[in-house]
Amino acid sequence: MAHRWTNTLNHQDITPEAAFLNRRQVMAGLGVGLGLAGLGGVAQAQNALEPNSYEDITSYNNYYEFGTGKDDPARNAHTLTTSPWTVQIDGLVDQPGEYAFADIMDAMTIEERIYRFRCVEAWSMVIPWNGFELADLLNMAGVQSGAKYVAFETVLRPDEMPGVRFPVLDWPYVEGLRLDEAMHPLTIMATGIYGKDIPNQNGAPLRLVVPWKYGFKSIKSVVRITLTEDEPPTSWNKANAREYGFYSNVNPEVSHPRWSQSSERVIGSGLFAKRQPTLMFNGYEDEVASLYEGMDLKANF
Ligand SMILES: Nc1nc2c(c(=O)[nH]1)N[C@H]1C(S)=C(S)[C@@H](COP(=O)(O)O)O[C@H]1N2
Ligand SMILES: [Mo]
Repeated sequence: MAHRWTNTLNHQDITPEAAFLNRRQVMAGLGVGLGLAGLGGVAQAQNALEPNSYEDITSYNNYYEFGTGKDDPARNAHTLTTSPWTVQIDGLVDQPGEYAFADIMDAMTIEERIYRFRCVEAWSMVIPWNGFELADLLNMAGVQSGAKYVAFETVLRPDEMPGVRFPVLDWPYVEGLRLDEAMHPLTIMATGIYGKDIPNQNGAPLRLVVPWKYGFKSIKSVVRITLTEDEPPTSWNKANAREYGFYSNVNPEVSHPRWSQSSERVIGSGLFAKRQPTLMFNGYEDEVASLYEGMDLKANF
């Protein structure tokens, strides 16, 4: 499927300088200016955007439908059939229906986005995703004025997913965003990593990536997107509402009830695992803080 990548930088093109420019372009596109003098620049200096290896990104995973061990998804997810694939887009949209993944790919502009990725379990990576802005897909379906939230659902195929025999979560895995979060230019549907089709263990053929939220919001292998008026249920919140809220914005000042969120273990840093301070909104404060103006981030965790 080489044609998918015609609009995309290949990893070979990504020198550290190019990675930096890429981020600057994203920020410029958001109208934040260069961000060098602002928090973006400080964040850049504190937690360098040095991508993890392809090996790290594709072998240390959370995808509980294939088992709860970090190496289970890489071992088991090859059984998932990802072609053909359709995404049902429904609810408060002008053009509800089953959208073929191939048609979505033809309509969308694929970009590379190098993002920090912070799991609620206090580990992190930097991942060079390829994908498109979720806003472009939602606009294609035509968001109606009554829509306030977006609900997402992962495929559920017990025959192909050995982990769903265990009631760890209430399957299928579901997630949700407020509409303004979903339409934010940092929010993407990822379809690749390092310029290759996204591997099954990372959520093939397309998964959500919301870089300023804990990783569990970034739902994998999406088959349904529903525009709703009410806040949709989300899997980890249903499993334990005291520990996992709807918002789940990365916030070093709001501890998980069982551990601090003020720092994170850097995956790939080897035997003497490096820790680094966790950044507010995972380093995307300049871009997203305005979405939560006036909100109590401790109450709306
Ligand atoms: N369907 C589904 N999506 C999921 C998960 C899952 O178990 N099932 N795990 C989440 C969690 S906790 C994290 S940290 C990320 C991990 O993404 P990665 O394996 O690509 O790093 O996926 C998220 N999306
Ligand atoms: Mo996670």
